[in-house]
Amino acid sequence: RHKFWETQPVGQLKDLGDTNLPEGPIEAPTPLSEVKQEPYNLPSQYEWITCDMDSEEMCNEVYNLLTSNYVEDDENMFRFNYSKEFLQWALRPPGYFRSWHIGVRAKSSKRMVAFITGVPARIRVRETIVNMAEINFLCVHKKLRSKRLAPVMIKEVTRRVHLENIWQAAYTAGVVIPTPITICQYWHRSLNPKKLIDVGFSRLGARMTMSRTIKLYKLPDQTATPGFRKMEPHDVPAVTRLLRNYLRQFVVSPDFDENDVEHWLLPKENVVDSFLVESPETHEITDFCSFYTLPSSILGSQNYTALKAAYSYYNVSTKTPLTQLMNDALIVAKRKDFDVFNALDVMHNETFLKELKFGPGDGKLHYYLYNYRIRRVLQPSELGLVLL
Ligand code: NHW
Ligand code: EN5
Repeated sequence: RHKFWETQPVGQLKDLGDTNLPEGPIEAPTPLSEVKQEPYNLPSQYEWITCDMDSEEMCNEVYNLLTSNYVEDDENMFRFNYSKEFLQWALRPPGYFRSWHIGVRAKSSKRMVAFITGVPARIRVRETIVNMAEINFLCVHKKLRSKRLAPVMIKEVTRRVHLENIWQAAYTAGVVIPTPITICQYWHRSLNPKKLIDVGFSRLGARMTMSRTIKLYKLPDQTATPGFRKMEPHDVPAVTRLLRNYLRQFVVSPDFDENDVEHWLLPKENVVDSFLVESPETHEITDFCSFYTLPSSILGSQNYTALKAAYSYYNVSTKTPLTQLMNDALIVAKRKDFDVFNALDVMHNETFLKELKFGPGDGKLHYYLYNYRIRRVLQPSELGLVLL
């Protein structure tokens, strides 16, 4: 079934439900001197490159590959269109390794034909904090698909992660491979229903007219929560405390310190938005919400070329009801001209999705760990991790 994945240290389908297997690393680390020193072999027309994401030119090449060849929905109507600013943000967190930004070029044309990346992250699994790589942006040019290039890309990133003495990884995919730690559902909240229907992202419901639909999804102009404001640099320590204390309750979550919060959660225009509630009386930071900007190209519309989507990121409520907090997030997203607000059923998101008129999408997201076994499949609500 899975000629490549069967050879890798990942949970195997046959072991699912075997409660005797211990939780933790599947394979022990090998001495660094035993890690292969040379890159894996590529077909002879191609060569490895390490991508310098500080370089405008390199960033453009990566952007162009992904814009034409990255993830599409099951009917090929939309394709993720990560911006250059987003890619630079996603790929240069605290402690990142340039060697984990891996491209493949055709030797003759010099064109980039494949890409894969890792960034370092401390991920907590129950009580244990594990140094991991988060793997993302695996892409093979459409003309080179089904030639078993992906396994070579994965082995090469694995080798370069090992060279930094890191032996575990976390990743997500729309496809099922051995073996998900949990399977999440995408939910969508229409902000601009007329456009969403026009481009085929959603459909007019049964017994619904356009004007009733527009009315159904209307939002107030102003947020409701007193003390709701944009996060600022001086909030980093308070947000870090709030978030760390919140994420503790999940089986798997990132272990964010102040540097991570500064990088991942301070607002960055057209990349990430974060808001918090500062108590008007005590000036305490009691609640937090955030979303990232990920547009999709619209592949077959006469009228539009881009769908502007916000994706729910990390949210924490201690005083403001989560539903009210997220309604305020919808209001600011609408004001910023997003067409749709997307969320997964992770953490406590189930508690607001239906009430705030999110509907289930046709996509699922599978979460995976590399070289780390967990005892049983998790509920999405036990997961405190959002990957980009
Ligand atoms: S998921 C997004 C992945 N990218 C896309 O979907 C973009 C559009 N598609 C493509 O570019 C987020 C190609 O279809 C790709 C596959 C490149 C996906 N993950 O070359 P072949 C991520 O980036 C397996 C893992 O012939 P292809 C996360 C497949 O099961 N494996 O296929 C990435 C088969 O193996 P099997 C995937 O269509 C995580 C083999 O690849 C996969 O030309 C990576 C076929 O290869 C996927 N999304 O290219 C793993 N899609 O055993 C990181 C297919 O079944 C692991 N496959 O025969 C950790 C590494 C670090 C460890 C550190 C200690
Ligand atoms: C890792 N970083 O399928 C990413 N998206 O539902 C890699 N569907 O947008 C993994 N097909 O349901 C990515 N509209 C896996 C996801 C790949 C992209 C994907 C799905 C998620 C999606 C939309 C459009 C479907 C178009 C036809 C969808 C329905 C919305 C509707 C709004 C009103 C209330 C009911 C739902």
